[in-house]
Amino acid sequence: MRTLVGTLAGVACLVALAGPAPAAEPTGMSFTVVNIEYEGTKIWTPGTLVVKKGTKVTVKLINNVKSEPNQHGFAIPGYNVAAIVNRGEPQTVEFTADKAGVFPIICQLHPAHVGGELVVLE
Ligand SMILES: [Cu+2]
Repeated sequence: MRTLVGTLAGVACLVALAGPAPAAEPTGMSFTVVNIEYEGTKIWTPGTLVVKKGTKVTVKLINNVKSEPNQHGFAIPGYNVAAIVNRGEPQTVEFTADKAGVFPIICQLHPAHVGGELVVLE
């Protein structure tokens, strides 16, 4: 009986050790980026997204611009990410940041639209 109790205690200990990974090793990051209009300029904000290489990135995109057109693009050409976001219809894009560097974020539909940059740290 004592052996059985000891074994069960050992198993319980192993299960506890196999719990959630430490917070120091992030595997995923989520952002919400909103398209707004300020004094006539369309802007994706926040403009700068910073992650570590290897992170699974999830970006929720919300187009709140009231003026026409009702569609804006969100693209990160360096990562082959491109979405078209309709006003009032949030979208989500996902990708793994598998290469370090600074990658422009643009609206592929309107060159004047202010985007930003994805910063992937080594
Ligand atoms: Cu746009």
